[in-house]
Amino acid sequence: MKHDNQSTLTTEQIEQYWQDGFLFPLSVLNDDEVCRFTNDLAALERGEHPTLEQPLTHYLRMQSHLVLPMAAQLATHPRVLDAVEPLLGPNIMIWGAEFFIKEAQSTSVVTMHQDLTYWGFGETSDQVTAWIALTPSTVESGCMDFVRGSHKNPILPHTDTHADNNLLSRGQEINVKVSGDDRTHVVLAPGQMSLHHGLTIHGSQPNRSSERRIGFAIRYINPSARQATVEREYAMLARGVDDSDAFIHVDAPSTSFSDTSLSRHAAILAARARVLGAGMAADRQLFQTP
Ligand SMILES: O=C(O)CCC(=O)C(=O)O
Repeated sequence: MKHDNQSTLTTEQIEQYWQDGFLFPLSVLNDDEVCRFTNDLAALERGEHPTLEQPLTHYLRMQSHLVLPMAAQLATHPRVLDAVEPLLGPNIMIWGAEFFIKEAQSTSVVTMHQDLTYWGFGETSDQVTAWIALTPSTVESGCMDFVRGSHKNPILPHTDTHADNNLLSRGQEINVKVSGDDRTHVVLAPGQMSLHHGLTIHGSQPNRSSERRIGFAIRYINPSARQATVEREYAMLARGVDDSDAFIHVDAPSTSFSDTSLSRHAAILAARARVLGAGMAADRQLFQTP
Protein backbone atom coordinates (compact mmCIF):
# COMPACT_ATOMS: atom_id res chain seq x y z
CA MET A 1 0.00 0.00 0.00
CA LYS A 2 1.33 3.50 -0.82
CA HIS A 3 1.10 6.48 1.51
CA ASP A 4 2.20 10.06 1.16
CA ASN A 5 4.90 10.53 3.73
CA GLN A 6 4.22 13.55 5.92
CA SER A 7 7.19 14.92 7.75
CA THR A 8 5.73 17.57 10.06
CA LEU A 9 2.47 18.07 11.91
CA THR A 10 -0.02 20.74 10.91
CA THR A 11 -1.34 23.22 13.49
CA GLU A 12 -4.62 21.27 13.51
CA GLN A 13 -2.81 18.00 14.19
CA ILE A 14 -0.87 19.53 17.09
CA GLU A 15 -4.09 20.92 18.57
CA GLN A 16 -5.77 17.55 18.06
CA TYR A 17 -2.96 15.78 19.96
CA TRP A 18 -3.28 18.07 22.99
CA GLN A 19 -7.07 17.84 22.88
CA ASP A 20 -7.38 14.06 22.48
CA GLY A 21 -4.12 12.81 24.01
CA PHE A 22 -3.28 10.97 20.78
CA LEU A 23 -2.90 11.41 17.05
CA PHE A 24 -3.06 8.96 14.14
CA PRO A 25 -2.56 7.81 11.44
CA LEU A 26 0.77 9.36 10.43
CA SER A 27 2.63 7.80 7.51
CA VAL A 28 6.32 7.49 8.33
CA LEU A 29 7.81 4.47 6.53
CA ASN A 30 7.56 3.66 2.83
CA ASP A 31 6.93 0.12 1.58
CA ASP A 32 10.64 -0.61 1.08
CA GLU A 33 11.43 0.44 4.62
CA VAL A 34 8.61 -1.67 6.07
CA CYS A 35 9.92 -4.62 4.08
CA ARG A 36 13.51 -4.05 5.25
CA PHE A 37 12.59 -3.75 8.94
CA THR A 38 10.26 -6.79 8.90
CA ASN A 39 12.92 -8.83 7.07
CA ASP A 40 15.52 -7.78 9.66
CA LEU A 41 13.19 -8.90 12.44
CA ALA A 42 12.42 -12.19 10.67
CA ALA A 43 16.16 -12.91 10.29
CA LEU A 44 16.66 -12.39 14.03
CA GLU A 45 13.72 -14.67 14.79
CA ARG A 46 15.22 -17.36 12.51
CA GLY A 47 18.23 -17.27 14.84
CA GLU A 48 20.58 -15.20 12.68
CA HIS A 49 22.32 -13.59 15.64
CA PRO A 50 25.13 -14.42 18.08
CA THR A 51 24.42 -16.77 20.99
CA LEU A 52 22.49 -14.87 23.64
CA GLU A 53 22.17 -15.34 27.40
CA GLN A 54 18.43 -14.63 27.33
CA PRO A 55 15.71 -15.56 24.81
CA LEU A 56 15.45 -13.14 21.87
CA THR A 57 12.09 -11.82 23.17
CA HIS A 58 13.89 -10.43 26.23
CA TYR A 59 15.84 -8.05 23.96
CA LEU A 60 12.91 -7.30 21.64
CA ARG A 61 10.59 -6.42 24.50
CA MET A 62 12.91 -4.19 26.46
CA GLN A 63 15.34 -1.50 25.29
CA SER A 64 15.81 -3.13 21.88
CA HIS A 65 17.43 0.05 20.49
CA LEU A 66 20.44 -0.53 22.76
CA VAL A 67 21.39 -3.84 21.12
CA LEU A 68 19.85 -3.79 17.63
CA PRO A 69 20.88 -1.25 14.96
CA MET A 70 17.55 -1.80 13.16
CA ALA A 71 15.62 -0.78 16.32
CA ALA A 72 17.85 2.28 16.81
CA GLN A 73 17.31 3.21 13.14
CA LEU A 74 13.53 2.98 13.56
CA ALA A 75 13.68 5.03 16.78
CA THR A 76 15.79 7.76 15.17
CA HIS A 77 13.96 7.77 11.83
CA PRO A 78 13.80 11.42 10.65
CA ARG A 79 10.11 11.25 9.70
CA VAL A 80 9.21 9.90 13.15
CA LEU A 81 11.30 12.57 14.89
CA ASP A 82 9.80 15.28 12.65
CA ALA A 83 6.36 14.36 14.03
CA VAL A 84 7.59 14.20 17.64
CA GLU A 85 9.42 17.54 17.52
CA PRO A 86 6.30 19.78 17.48
CA LEU A 87 5.16 18.03 20.69
CA LEU A 88 8.43 17.78 22.65
CA GLY A 89 10.58 20.53 21.17
CA PRO A 90 13.87 20.27 19.24
CA ASN A 91 15.75 18.20 21.84
CA ILE A 92 14.53 14.61 21.76
CA MET A 93 15.80 11.55 23.65
CA ILE A 94 14.80 7.90 23.52
CA TRP A 95 13.97 6.48 26.96
CA GLY A 96 12.82 3.08 25.71
CA ALA A 97 11.92 1.15 22.56
CA GLU A 98 10.12 -2.17 22.43
CA PHE A 99 8.42 -4.54 20.02
CA PHE A 100 4.80 -5.48 20.79
CA ILE A 101 4.19 -8.69 18.82
CA LYS A 102 0.89 -10.55 18.87
CA GLU A 103 0.97 -13.85 17.04
CA ALA A 104 -1.90 -14.71 14.67
CA GLN A 105 -4.91 -16.13 16.52
CA SER A 106 -3.31 -15.48 19.90
CA THR A 107 -4.85 -14.46 23.20
CA SER A 108 -2.20 -11.83 24.01
CA VAL A 109 -3.70 -8.59 25.27
CA VAL A 110 -2.65 -5.29 26.76
CA THR A 111 -5.04 -4.30 29.53
CA MET A 112 -6.13 -0.66 29.76
CA HIS A 113 -3.50 1.46 31.50
CA GLN A 114 -1.68 4.80 31.64
CA ASP A 115 2.02 4.51 30.78
CA LEU A 116 3.19 7.19 33.22
CA THR A 117 1.98 5.15 36.22
CA TYR A 118 5.22 3.15 36.15
CA TRP A 119 7.78 5.45 34.56
CA GLY A 120 8.87 7.54 37.54
CA PHE A 121 8.47 10.83 35.63
CA GLY A 122 5.26 11.92 37.36
CA GLU A 123 2.42 13.46 35.35
CA THR A 124 4.59 15.25 32.82
CA SER A 125 3.90 16.15 29.19
CA ASP A 126 7.64 15.99 28.44
CA GLN A 127 7.14 12.55 26.91
CA VAL A 128 5.29 10.92 24.03
CA THR A 129 5.06 7.39 22.65
CA ALA A 130 5.26 6.69 18.92
CA TRP A 131 3.85 3.28 17.93
CA ILE A 132 4.80 2.16 14.42
CA ALA A 133 2.85 -0.61 12.69
CA LEU A 134 5.03 -3.07 10.73
CA THR A 135 2.02 -5.28 9.86
CA PRO A 136 -1.68 -4.35 9.61
CA SER A 137 -3.00 -3.19 12.97
CA THR A 138 -6.77 -3.63 12.75
CA VAL A 139 -9.66 -4.28 15.11
CA GLU A 140 -9.39 -7.96 14.15
CA SER A 141 -5.62 -8.15 14.76
CA GLY A 142 -5.87 -6.38 18.14
CA CYS A 143 -4.94 -2.79 17.39
CA MET A 144 -4.50 -0.36 20.27
CA ASP A 145 -7.58 1.40 21.65
CA PHE A 146 -7.30 4.92 23.09
CA VAL A 147 -9.75 6.70 25.40
CA ARG A 148 -10.14 10.19 23.96
CA GLY A 149 -9.30 13.03 26.37
CA SER A 150 -8.25 10.65 29.17
CA HIS A 151 -4.78 12.27 29.37
CA LYS A 152 -6.49 15.14 31.23
CA ASN A 153 -6.80 12.79 34.25
CA PRO A 154 -4.09 12.44 36.88
CA ILE A 155 -2.39 9.05 37.26
CA LEU A 156 -5.27 6.79 38.36
CA PRO A 157 -5.02 3.66 40.55
CA HIS A 158 -3.93 0.46 38.75
CA THR A 159 -3.81 -3.22 39.78
CA ASP A 160 -1.02 -5.65 38.84
CA THR A 161 -2.53 -8.83 37.37
CA HIS A 162 0.66 -10.56 36.11
CA ALA A 163 -1.74 -12.45 33.82
CA ASP A 164 -0.11 -14.98 31.47
CA ASN A 165 -1.49 -13.45 28.28
CA ASN A 166 -0.71 -9.83 29.20
CA LEU A 167 2.14 -8.19 27.27
CA LEU A 168 2.75 -5.52 29.93
CA SER A 169 5.61 -5.78 32.45
CA ARG A 170 3.28 -6.24 35.46
CA GLY A 171 0.04 -7.07 33.64
CA GLN A 172 -1.11 -3.73 35.00
CA GLU A 173 -4.74 -2.66 34.58
CA ILE A 174 -6.39 0.64 35.40
CA ASN A 175 -9.15 0.44 38.04
CA VAL A 176 -11.64 2.13 35.74
CA LYS A 177 -14.31 0.45 33.65
CA VAL A 178 -13.79 1.37 29.99
CA SER A 179 -16.82 0.65 27.82
CA GLY A 180 -16.68 -0.24 24.13
CA ASP A 181 -18.03 3.22 23.24
CA ASP A 182 -15.11 4.88 25.03
CA ARG A 183 -12.54 3.13 22.81
CA THR A 184 -11.11 4.73 19.69
CA HIS A 185 -9.64 1.93 17.56
CA VAL A 186 -6.17 2.85 16.34
CA VAL A 187 -6.28 1.22 12.91
CA LEU A 188 -2.91 1.51 11.16
CA ALA A 189 -1.51 0.20 7.88
CA PRO A 190 2.11 -1.00 7.80
CA GLY A 191 4.37 2.06 7.86
CA GLN A 192 1.86 4.24 9.72
CA MET A 193 2.18 5.30 13.34
CA SER A 194 0.22 6.75 16.22
CA LEU A 195 1.41 9.14 18.92
CA HIS A 196 0.04 9.01 22.45
CA HIS A 197 0.50 10.89 25.72
CA GLY A 198 1.63 8.88 28.75
CA LEU A 199 -1.58 9.65 30.66
CA THR A 200 -3.86 8.49 27.83
CA ILE A 201 -5.75 5.36 28.89
CA HIS A 202 -5.08 2.66 26.30
CA GLY A 203 -4.81 -1.07 25.72
CA SER A 204 -5.47 -3.70 23.08
CA GLN A 205 -7.49 -6.88 22.51
CA PRO A 206 -6.41 -10.34 21.25
CA ASN A 207 -5.30 -10.96 17.66
CA ARG A 208 -8.11 -12.91 15.98
CA SER A 209 -6.62 -12.48 12.50
CA SER A 210 -4.48 -14.91 10.53
CA GLU A 211 -1.50 -12.50 10.42
CA ARG A 212 0.97 -11.43 13.10
CA ARG A 213 0.44 -7.96 14.53
CA ILE A 214 3.84 -6.29 14.94
CA GLY A 215 4.18 -2.87 16.52
CA PHE A 216 7.29 -0.98 17.60
CA ALA A 217 6.79 1.48 20.46
CA ILE A 218 9.32 4.24 21.15
CA ARG A 219 9.21 6.27 24.35
CA TYR A 220 10.52 9.77 23.70
CA ILE A 221 11.29 12.35 26.37
CA ASN A 222 12.85 15.81 26.29
CA PRO A 223 15.59 17.04 28.64
CA SER A 224 13.03 18.69 30.96
CA ALA A 225 11.67 15.26 32.02
CA ARG A 226 12.90 14.37 35.52
CA GLN A 227 13.16 10.86 36.84
CA ALA A 228 12.05 10.91 40.49
CA THR A 229 13.45 7.54 41.51
CA VAL A 230 17.06 7.75 40.28
CA GLU A 231 19.54 10.60 40.28
CA ARG A 232 20.58 10.31 36.62
CA GLU A 233 18.53 8.44 34.04
CA TYR A 234 19.83 6.66 30.91
CA ALA A 235 18.68 7.95 27.51
CA MET A 236 19.80 8.00 23.87
CA LEU A 237 19.92 11.42 22.25
CA ALA A 238 17.96 11.26 18.99
CA ARG A 239 17.94 14.92 17.95
CA GLY A 240 19.22 18.25 19.26
CA VAL A 241 21.16 18.64 22.52
CA ASP A 242 20.77 17.85 26.20
CA ASP A 243 22.42 20.37 28.54
CA SER A 244 20.51 19.21 31.61
CA ASP A 245 23.09 16.91 33.25
CA ALA A 246 20.13 14.75 34.35
CA PHE A 247 20.84 11.97 31.82
CA ILE A 248 23.60 9.52 31.03
CA HIS A 249 23.76 9.35 27.24
CA VAL A 250 24.09 6.00 25.50
CA ASP A 251 25.10 5.53 21.86
CA ALA A 252 23.20 3.61 19.19
CA PRO A 253 24.76 0.18 18.51
CA SER A 254 26.64 -0.32 15.24
CA THR A 255 26.31 -4.14 15.19
CA SER A 256 23.65 -6.47 16.58
CA PHE A 257 24.32 -7.81 20.07
CA SER A 258 27.95 -6.69 20.43
CA ASP A 259 29.49 -7.58 23.82
CA THR A 260 29.61 -3.90 24.80
CA SER A 261 25.97 -3.29 23.91
CA LEU A 262 24.85 -6.45 25.74
CA SER A 263 26.53 -5.45 28.99
CA ARG A 264 25.13 -1.93 28.73
CA HIS A 265 21.66 -3.39 28.06
CA ALA A 266 21.92 -5.55 31.19
CA ALA A 267 23.07 -2.60 33.34
CA ILE A 268 20.30 -0.31 32.07
CA LEU A 269 17.65 -3.00 32.50
CA ALA A 270 18.74 -3.53 36.12
CA ALA A 271 18.49 0.21 36.80
CA ARG A 272 15.16 0.43 34.95
CA ALA A 273 13.69 -2.54 36.86
CA ARG A 274 13.95 -0.47 40.05
CA VAL A 275 11.80 2.21 38.39
CA LEU A 276 9.30 -0.03 36.59
CA GLY A 277 8.97 -2.44 39.51
CA ALA A 278 8.48 0.20 42.25
CA GLY A 279 5.71 -0.86 44.63
CA MET A 280 5.35 -4.33 43.08
CA ALA A 281 4.78 -7.38 45.35
CA ALA A 282 8.16 -8.78 46.49
CA ASP A 283 7.46 -12.30 45.15
CA ARG A 284 6.80 -11.01 41.61
CA GLN A 285 9.08 -10.13 38.71
CA LEU A 286 8.65 -7.85 35.72
CA PHE A 287 7.68 -9.80 32.58
CA GLN A 288 7.22 -12.85 34.79
CA THR A 289 5.30 -14.57 32.02
CA PRO A 290 6.64 -15.63 28.59
O1 LIG B 1 0.94 -2.84 21.39
C1 LIG B 1 -0.03 -2.75 22.13
O2 LIG B 1 -1.08 -3.34 21.93
C2 LIG B 1 0.00 -1.81 23.32
C3 LIG B 1 1.23 -0.97 23.38
C4 LIG B 1 1.24 -0.01 24.52
O3 LIG B 1 0.57 -0.15 25.51
C5 LIG B 1 2.12 1.15 24.42
O4 LIG B 1 2.86 1.26 23.44
O5 LIG B 1 2.11 1.99 25.33
